[in-house]
This record gives sequence, C-alpha cells and structure tokens, in this order.
Amino acid sequence: MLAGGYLNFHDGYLYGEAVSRIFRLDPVTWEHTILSKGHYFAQDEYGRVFTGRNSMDLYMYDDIAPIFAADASLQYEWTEDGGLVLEWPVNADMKKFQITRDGVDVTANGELSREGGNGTAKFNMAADFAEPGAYEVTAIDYAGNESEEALSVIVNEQPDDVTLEGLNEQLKAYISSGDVRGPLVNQLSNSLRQAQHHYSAGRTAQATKQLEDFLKRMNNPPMGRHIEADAKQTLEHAVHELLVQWHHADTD
Ligand SMILES: [Ca+2]
Repeated sequence: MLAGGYLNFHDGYLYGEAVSRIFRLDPVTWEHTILSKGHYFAQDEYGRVFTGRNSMDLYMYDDIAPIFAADASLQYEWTEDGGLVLEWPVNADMKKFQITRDGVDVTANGELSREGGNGTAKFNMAADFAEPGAYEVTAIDYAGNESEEALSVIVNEQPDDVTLEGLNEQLKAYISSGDVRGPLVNQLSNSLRQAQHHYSAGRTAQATKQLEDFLKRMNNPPMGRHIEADAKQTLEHAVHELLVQWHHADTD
C-alpha cells in the first residue's frame, strides 16, 4: 500500500503517503484520515505537512492550531511618552495575532513587529490608544487555525502612578480576595511595612532591600501555592516599577 513515501510520527499520529494521498492514522484506533493529495511529503515540528504535486507545486496542509510554549507569558511596558508595548514569545507556526483588551479587539490600534520566526513579537500602542486593562493575545497560523489558549496580562496604570501606598493597597486587595494567602500574607505585609518605614525616613537603600525581599518571598517556590499567578505578576510589576523610579531618583 505504501508507495515509496515516508512515514512520520507526530503527536501520537502516524503520517504517511499512499497512492498519492497524504494520510494520518491513529495507531490506537486505526482511524484514518486523508489530509491532502500529493506525492512525497515532509513534516515539520509543528506537524505541518508539506507536499509536492506535479513536479513544481508545493502545498502545505495544517489543521493543528498554534500553541504557545508552556512557559510563555505576555509582558508589558509603558513607554516614556505614554505608549504601551506588549511582548510575547512566538514560533514559526504563528502568522498573525489578535490582541484584545477587556474582550474588545484592539489589533488595529497598534503596530505589530516581530523578530524571527521563533523569537518575540511586540505590539506597540501609541499614547492615544494605550490604556490599562486585561489584555489577551491569540495566535493564528498560516492555515487560519487559532490557538485555543491565549496569553493574558493585566496592564496596570502607568508607572508614574505606582507608589508604595498604591502597592500596599493592591496587596491588601489581594489578601482580602484570597489571591494572596497563608504565610505570604504576613511575609509580604512585613516587607512592605518595613520598606515604607525606611522610605519615609529617606533610607532608599534599605527600602530597596525590603522590596527585593518582597520579590524573593513571593518567588520562593514553596510559597507558590499561596499566590495566584495574576496577583504575582501585578505585584511584581509594581515593585519593579517602584525600584526603577527610586533608582532614577537616586541617580538624577
Ligand atoms: Ca499550525
């Protein structure tokens, strides 16, 4: 039945060519799908099938949705002129991206740039369009398949609005909603209290040390189950912004 083609396993399926048809076979159920016409074929790491027809034409068959890497995350940064930049890792299966804020498509409100097939993409929104909110990025591949999982991030107010008091309010809100809990409640509250104590007395170096402890405690692996990922990301971001502000103030 196989006529000089190739066979390849991808994601538990066997792909191959038989009588000028590219097929996919589930080796457990023997369920068998014809994907495309074609002679020889090749398959890449995303499961995409490339096949030749006649001697000149190359076709791609792809019904596998793009997938973000397990450790992929959506990062953001406010620019000095009030713009907002989102950044996330991409792979070669991804062609386009849809960006939403609070569920509304804002893809047309910014400019997308990309470094490499397997690299990072950036979405740059000018100040007129840049707003805080819950952002989500969905990937679409060359065949139009859309990623099932989106990357998401809560974008907070611009960094000028980040203060120790604001950070403290944020932490309190997370504690009362249960997003921060267990031993982290006291650990993080203490770090902040001491940071405030030092900062109000003009001891920025000691206050900085307390904020660094805050980050360390929050990232201490055994504490992972006492904090929600969103809360951690938001707090981390606020602390980093504060540290950057203090550093600039110090060196001005
Ligand atoms: Ca794909």
